[in-house]
Amino acid sequence: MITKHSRRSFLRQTCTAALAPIVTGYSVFGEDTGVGPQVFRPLIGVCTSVRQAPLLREVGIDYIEESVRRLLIPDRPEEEFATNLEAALQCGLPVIANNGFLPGSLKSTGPDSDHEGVLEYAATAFRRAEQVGIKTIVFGSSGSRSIPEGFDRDRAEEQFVSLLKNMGPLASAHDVVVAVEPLQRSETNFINTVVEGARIVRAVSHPNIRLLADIFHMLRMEEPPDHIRLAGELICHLHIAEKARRTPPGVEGDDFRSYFQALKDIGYRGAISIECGWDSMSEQLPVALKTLREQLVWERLSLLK
Ligand code: LER
Ligand code: MN
Repeated sequence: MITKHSRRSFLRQTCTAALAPIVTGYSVFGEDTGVGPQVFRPLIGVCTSVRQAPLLREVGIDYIEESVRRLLIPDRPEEEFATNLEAALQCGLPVIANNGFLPGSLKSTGPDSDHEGVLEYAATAFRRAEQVGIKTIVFGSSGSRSIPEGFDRDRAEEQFVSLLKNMGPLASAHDVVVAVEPLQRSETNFINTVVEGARIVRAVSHPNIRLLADIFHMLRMEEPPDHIRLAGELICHLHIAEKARRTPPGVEGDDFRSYFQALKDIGYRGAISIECGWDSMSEQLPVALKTLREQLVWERLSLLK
């Protein structure tokens, strides 16, 4: 008879095995034969609920990026989280990342900043993340980090860096990495570019505080692929969607290849999550996956140099 405990450890082992490419840092590139096209193979995931796992699996998606506020619910009791934990462990796909981190009411900057509250919330989130097998917590959270009007920007930046310096050891204790996410200016007035994000992450200088590049936000902010090269090894995670209407890859036909080339150049070893609006996930997801896979292949241009 399979007990609840043994089923859980089986699922944990299965998920860990699926995560091996990320955890052990094995090459995400296809075997390098020295000739012909080269393939860049990051794990491809989707930002969505674990409830979508059957569809994602059928299409061939590698993992799910869930949301802290939906899955880990740090402000809710353990019994409530236990149900979500079971759902995540049983969904059939690894849940390796979570976005939707802090509620807007829990301020990271400004006169009402509440670092004690944020760190308490984060500690619970990271502890629960470890139970699920989550490796990356995405720090977008525009409502929490945006600088209130009239508040000194340098002071806000100091607050944010200090918060992250204190968050690093909490993340490290639970083997998660916090990925600071630059967001387009219509969503926040603080950290809008990969360049700005890299400066903040360097100021924090903790191995568990890294950077996310959301290619949708980069496109909206007119950031060139070279900004990925400038951030280099700080980038630990990616999001992607098309520029005009945040559609999945393959709808408008956006060409992401110059960004993928930059990721290849920096030796990126993380994953990439599709984060977009869906008209019909079941119809659009196979197209999105095919589009990404096609664009993750390029000819060996270096031979021409
Ligand atoms: C919001 O636009 C976004 O990109 C999310 O990843 C925020 O966590
Ligand atoms: Mn994003």
